[in-house]
Amino acid sequence: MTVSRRNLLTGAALLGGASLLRRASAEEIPPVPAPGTPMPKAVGYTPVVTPNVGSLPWTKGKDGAKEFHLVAEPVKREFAPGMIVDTWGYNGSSPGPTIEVVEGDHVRLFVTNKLPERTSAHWHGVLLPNGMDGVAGLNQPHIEVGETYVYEFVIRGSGVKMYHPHSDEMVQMAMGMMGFFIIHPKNPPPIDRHFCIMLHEWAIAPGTSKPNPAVMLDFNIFTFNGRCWPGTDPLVVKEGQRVRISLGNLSMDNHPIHLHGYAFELVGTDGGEVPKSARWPETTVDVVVGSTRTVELLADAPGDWAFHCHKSHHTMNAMGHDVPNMIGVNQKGVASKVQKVLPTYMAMGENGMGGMMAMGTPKNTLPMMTGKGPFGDIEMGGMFTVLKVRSGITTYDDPGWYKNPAGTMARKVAK
Ligand SMILES: [Cu+2]
Repeated sequence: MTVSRRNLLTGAALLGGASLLRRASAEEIPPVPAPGTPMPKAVGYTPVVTPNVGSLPWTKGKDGAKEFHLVAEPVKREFAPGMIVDTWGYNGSSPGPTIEVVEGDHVRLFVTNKLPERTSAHWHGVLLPNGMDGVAGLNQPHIEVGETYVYEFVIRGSGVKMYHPHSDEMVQMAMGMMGFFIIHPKNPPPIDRHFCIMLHEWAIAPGTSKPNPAVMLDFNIFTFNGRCWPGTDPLVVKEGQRVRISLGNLSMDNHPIHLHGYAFELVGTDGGEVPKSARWPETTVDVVVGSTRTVELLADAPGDWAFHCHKSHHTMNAMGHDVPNMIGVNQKGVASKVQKVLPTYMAMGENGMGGMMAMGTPKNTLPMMTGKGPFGDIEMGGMFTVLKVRSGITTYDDPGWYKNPAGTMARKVAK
């Protein structure tokens, strides 16, 4: 038999496994970190920032392994003020908290199932022994309601990976079960800020709070980390910093995510780091379903730069796609008459939809076009946030709106 590289690798991994891995017993299940538990000190890497979500604190096992405890459970998630959604997620959050490890770490991941149905945990893009891959039925039994499973392996490779269930996949991912799994390389690149944003889309009928997993195409709510604009936190960076933004997609559509004011380079996927010679400049990165994309830029242009999905229906909230097209139609008094028989009737305005932000909406439903900027309505919702690049800031708290220097702003010259 010829000894292939793969055989050697497998052999090495098995040897490593035999000496490093130790089966955890039920008594050794680490506690679920309470909200607000501080993260252990990051040694040798810059922790990522997952806006509106955060990272999962870990504890050190007796043998030095990093131990994480995920709890799969129903989660009430506020998408933006005025809308609370009955999602499923992990540890009180949808998406679940970000897991951060370092290449070479020995990790133990405990997963407790508090959902109303069975589940499993798959570590998407992580190189691991087959029995740790989490496809229920194929690699392991389903984790039944109330059970806790442990996954244990030594981290190989690096990059921005994800986790999600591989049990009743369609329902559980549509309900919001997903999170980032960040593997910091042993020799990290010199990055000052690294943001992680999970993209997702939902079908939630106006006036309700439960996502409909049966919908395949016609989604009406679009989120960055389980939040819709104006509920999304800004991405605050200091002028001159090197910034990475990682995007993950486990939804049913690709999302072309666009940044204003900059050209960035694609530097990583869930497969790992893109070699320097293979990078090219872009302003929009298409985040393919079932993958992550990481882009990098030098934040040398101060300002408030829009960052959003470029599918324009994905920057809307509660977008109804069966709205009658009334552009160019004189509808004076028509809507009020129709509303007498169809109270939820809504049509496009005669000259488009601008300025229709304040339309009445049912309970627990966000207006389609929403959000206030320093110069008026920002007529978007959904997958939208703002990259705020500032000089002289001492914290990453929201610095407010950018003040354009005199003579650097578009101005009215005729009426
Ligand atoms: Cu999109």
